[in-house]
Amino acid sequence: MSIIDYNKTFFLKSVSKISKINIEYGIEVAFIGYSNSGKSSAINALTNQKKLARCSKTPGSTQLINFFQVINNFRIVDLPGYGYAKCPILIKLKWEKLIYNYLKNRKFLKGLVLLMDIRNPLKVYDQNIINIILDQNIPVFILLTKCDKLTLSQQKIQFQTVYKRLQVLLKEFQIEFFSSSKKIGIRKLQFQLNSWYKKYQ
Ligand SMILES: Nc1nc2c(ncn2[C@@H]2O[C@H](COP(=O)(O)OP(=O)(O)OP(=O)(O)O)[C@@H](O)[C@H]2O)c(=O)[nH]1
Ligand SMILES: [Mg+2]
Repeated sequence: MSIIDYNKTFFLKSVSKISKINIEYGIEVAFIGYSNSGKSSAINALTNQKKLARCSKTPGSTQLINFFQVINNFRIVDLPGYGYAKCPILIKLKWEKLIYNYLKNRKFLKGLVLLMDIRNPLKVYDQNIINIILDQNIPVFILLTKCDKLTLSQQKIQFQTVYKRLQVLLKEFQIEFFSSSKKIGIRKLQFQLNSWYKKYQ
């Protein structure tokens, strides 16, 4: 049984600059990944809410850093997606800087959920993020999202390929299938978040 009731999660605030966060207590876990990889949908699935985090078919729907409170000293964070090629270059650079500054400077960040579309995992930006994870020593939980889009045998092949490649890159990691629409992997995600939370109690 889950020690935390994720259904009670609520929106705290959105910021466009790290200096505006102004929340200086507790711990947080951030959802990171390419634009359209399913971060906001995963947060909604995790919390069993339809519109907590904003989702869209159009990439780039999350443009700010959004903070949600799970319980009083534990937050989840929805980051803007990286790598959306079609948005203006200046906006792209602004988001990337925002994400980078957040990862590098946020001392309350205790875990990352890295989401990659199972059909197209470990792209260039994912590898950049993995380098930052290594550099900053942030624990990571990897979700292969939208697994409902592949057959079970295709899923297994993708899993093996990603697993092998990650073994070379990361010392420690965990990786799971995830589907917000088919509700796959939610328990495992909750289990991981619970364990990060417990660690800092
Ligand atoms: N089939 C399927 N589609 C999904 C799943 N999760 C998300 N999607 C769809 O993928 C699109 C993008 O989802 P979002 O959750 O908005 O993605 P995001 O990573 O938050 O995107 P940005 O905010 O642009 O960074 C939406 O059309 C979702 O409905 C899933 O598990 N299965
Ligand atoms: Mg989003």
